[in-house]
Amino acid sequence: MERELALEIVRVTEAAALASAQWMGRGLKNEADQAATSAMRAMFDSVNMKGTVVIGEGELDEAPMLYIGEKLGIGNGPDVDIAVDPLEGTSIVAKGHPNAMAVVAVADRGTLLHAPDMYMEKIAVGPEAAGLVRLDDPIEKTIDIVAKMTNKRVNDVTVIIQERERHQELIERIRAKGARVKLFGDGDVGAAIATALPHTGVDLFIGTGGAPEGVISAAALKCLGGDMQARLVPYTDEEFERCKKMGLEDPRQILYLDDLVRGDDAIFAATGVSSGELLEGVRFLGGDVAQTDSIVMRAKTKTVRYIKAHHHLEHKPHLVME
Ligand code: VTB
Repeated sequence: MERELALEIVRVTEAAALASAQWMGRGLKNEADQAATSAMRAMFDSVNMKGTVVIGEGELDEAPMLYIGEKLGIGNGPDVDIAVDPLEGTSIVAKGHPNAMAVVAVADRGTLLHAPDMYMEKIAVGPEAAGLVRLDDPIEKTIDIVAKMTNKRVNDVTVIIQERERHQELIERIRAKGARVKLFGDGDVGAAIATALPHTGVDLFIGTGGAPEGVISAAALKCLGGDMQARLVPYTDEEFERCKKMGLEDPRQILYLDDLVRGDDAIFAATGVSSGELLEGVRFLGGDVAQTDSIVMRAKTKTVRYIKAHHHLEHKPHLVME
């Protein structure tokens, strides 16, 4: 992959964030998602690449834009797989809550797992504990490993986990062990990545969330030298069939970081929509100027860039809400 692609991709997430941030707090999650999706789709059209969406807004019959299999880009340049979540946290934006982002992961063609829209069990850590934690270990053992590798007392280890009924037992066990629990409402991509960014103070991510979000998180963790393990959670016969069609002989097999994102190159970009763990949200500064805060990184070189941009919306009328 050409390295210029990284900076092109961040323009894509900026556009999606700018368009959807205008829907923040209006109680309209579909409209917010739609705004992000069309802005992202339009910006992808100017990128020099031969892209194929492998994780997107749904199958062709469910999603008019950024559907699985859609070709994106000018058609020259690298042949890549694209995973998008134009608005990670549609309800977050609708409610005006923190942690919504526009995210894209790009990798060489054929290297991203085509995760279907179902649940996935996940565990993620930063570089210190990479290679040492296992999805199937008891949580108490995992916390001990993370404490040792991060050189923290168990009492200072922070585990981030989505506030859901399905995680209740896990939350109780983490608290009983003495570690700190940081609950979040929605948006587990940001939560997983937080483990690999020291300024967040988050050490371990665990829980069950969306499978597509899992692959996108894995691309980011590969760029940051972190680690992740996952396992799909098919419930129905149809879901089991889908896993088999993806080439997974055992749909319940453990998926390692290299199964989620094969090869050693990937680009990940995210722009904050509402402020959160990782990024500031879009700020409308008055006078038609909006500020975005983004992160863009590449697995091959491990470069991590934070990009603050000022956008003059009078020059971007297509991103302004009518
Ligand atoms: C998960 C998580 C996402 O929605 O899919 C979650 O991966 C849905 O969980 O980041 P529930 O079905 O329990 O609501 C997000 O949090 C946001 O899309």
